[in-house]
Amino acid sequence: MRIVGLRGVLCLAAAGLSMPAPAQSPPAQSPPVALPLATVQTEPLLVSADLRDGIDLSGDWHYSIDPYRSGIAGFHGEAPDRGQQRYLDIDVRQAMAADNRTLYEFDMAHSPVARLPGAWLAATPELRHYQGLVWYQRTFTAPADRKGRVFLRFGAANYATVVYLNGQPLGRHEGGFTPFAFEATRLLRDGENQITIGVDSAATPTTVPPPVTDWENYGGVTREIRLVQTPATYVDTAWVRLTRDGKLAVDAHLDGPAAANAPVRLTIADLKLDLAGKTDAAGNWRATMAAPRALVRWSPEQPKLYDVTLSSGEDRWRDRIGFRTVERRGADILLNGKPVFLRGISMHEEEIGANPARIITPANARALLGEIKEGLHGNYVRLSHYPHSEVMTRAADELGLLVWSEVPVYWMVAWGNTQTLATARNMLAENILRDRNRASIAIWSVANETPVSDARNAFLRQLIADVRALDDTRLVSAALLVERDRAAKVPTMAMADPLAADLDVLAINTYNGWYTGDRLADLPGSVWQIPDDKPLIFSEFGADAKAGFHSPEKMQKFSEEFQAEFYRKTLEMADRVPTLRGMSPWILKDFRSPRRQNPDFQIGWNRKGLISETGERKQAFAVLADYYARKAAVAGR
Ligand code: GCB
Repeated sequence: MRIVGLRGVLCLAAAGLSMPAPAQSPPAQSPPVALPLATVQTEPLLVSADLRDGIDLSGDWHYSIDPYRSGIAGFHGEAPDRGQQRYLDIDVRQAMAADNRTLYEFDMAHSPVARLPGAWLAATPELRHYQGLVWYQRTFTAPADRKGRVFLRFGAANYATVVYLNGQPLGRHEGGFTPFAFEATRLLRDGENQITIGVDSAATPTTVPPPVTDWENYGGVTREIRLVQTPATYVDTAWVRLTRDGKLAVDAHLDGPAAANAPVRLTIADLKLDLAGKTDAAGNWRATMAAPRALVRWSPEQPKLYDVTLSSGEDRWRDRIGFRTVERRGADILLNGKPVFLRGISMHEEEIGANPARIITPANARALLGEIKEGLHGNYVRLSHYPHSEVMTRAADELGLLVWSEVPVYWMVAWGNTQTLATARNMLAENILRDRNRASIAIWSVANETPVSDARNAFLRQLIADVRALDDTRLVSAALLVERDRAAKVPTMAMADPLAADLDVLAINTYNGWYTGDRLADLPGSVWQIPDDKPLIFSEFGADAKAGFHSPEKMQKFSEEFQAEFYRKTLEMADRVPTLRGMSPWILKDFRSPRRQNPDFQIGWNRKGLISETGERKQAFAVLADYYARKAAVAGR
């Protein structure tokens, strides 16, 4: 479906790295040419491109740091000096040997190498805390049997990215956590090709997220880069789902010269479903049909997925999709029509290990999600605070975990800045369009812990409206702040956020007893003044513990005993909140955070994990696992 207004949303993001055009012949200096807005849009979308055939460009790439962004602009703001243009398609050594007037202050082909995908912080100790621009380059051989169209598709690169093919600009993208693709058909040549990527990790007050967060800003190309081939006309987006009224619905959009009035066919062999149709003049196809009787609904207990194919002309779009409904009735969350309690935990995108580089392979994803599903008896995960790898959401589909998916609209966002809003909208749209086919995703969240103001309310209302326009089959939430009544004798919290009225699910992060002076024994008696007509989730609660640090008598902070007791008392409190329908405590695994520098316990790690960075379970793990096991038994699953 080409959603009304979507093209507009996707065209808006234009901040960040600008893209200079390369000088044509040495030593000419041409003015910087920012790509025209029309080519900045992130289309093509290539939904489910990870399942399309392609050439994987993972492996060794040469890299070169560019802390002053000299490859983007000269030191007076003019076009970048040719001697700094890392993306030139030249042999630097040869050029300098041939003419002693020539100067290049880079040579990508002889620069060190790093493996992509993977954040650069793990590549060398020098890059551990580097935030800024890094250039990557490699060569590859074009597929011999080239016909149709070729796209360069990135799973994600953090944060702003410019891409050049054979010395020519291909496109730019802003946003560190969502996929993007550029058409390379025209610039690709037979035989060897050179690709150069400039990735700038620097956050500014107007980026999403802004500079101050509580996690590591993993700079670089963190997800796979592939060359994807399609026929001239191909299925760019497809969304196949079960609607709340029990119908199977499909929306698809074809792109290419034969997209209009084209025959299309949806097949789900396992269900003997074969539905034929025709696109309209804009290449869109929308159809609904009664769900087949044999359809097994996806659930955490039975995560049934079907092979779905959408064919048109020479193109065959494939996905593996589960079908279920998610809705709200009063204070209940209904999965397939039945109330469900979300037994979850929060998680950052960081693999288990002493030196993570945000490399999420299927095995890494399963190791993390397995701790939740089997270890904690969970049925739910909050993938915080940004869209996680599609490897992760596919693994959640397969393992049977419901998912809260969010965008990094976090803490202090530039609410009044129209460009920041455009960036956030773009990110949200890219996330939803990528993952609308994932049965696991139940909740789209638009923000985390953002103080109420008119500008913030307007910003978030726009995002909520976007979610509803892009996907009417899931629930919308945001982790909200509450107000503490300082005069009350027992911990008393009230929700005074007007956004509560706009959301389907209310969500609160609570750290009473960790960041506050409350005694843990007083937590169960807490009073929560929350609207009672909607489901509430404790989207976070937690306390740090350093695995192996014990303090059974004193119950010192950072001890495993303190964390375990914090969980016991907070869970007792949770049991007394009548509209509570789920929780995702903070957090599954200790994660890197430069703001955490206590030398005895933290040294750059947030220690609120129930497992350490290397996977050791702390005492509190068993406390939550037992609680969830009891909840699951009561629910009969
Ligand atoms: C929060 C934030 C989360 C932090 C956590 C903490 O409220 O949402 O990003 O990491 O608290 O550990 O303080």
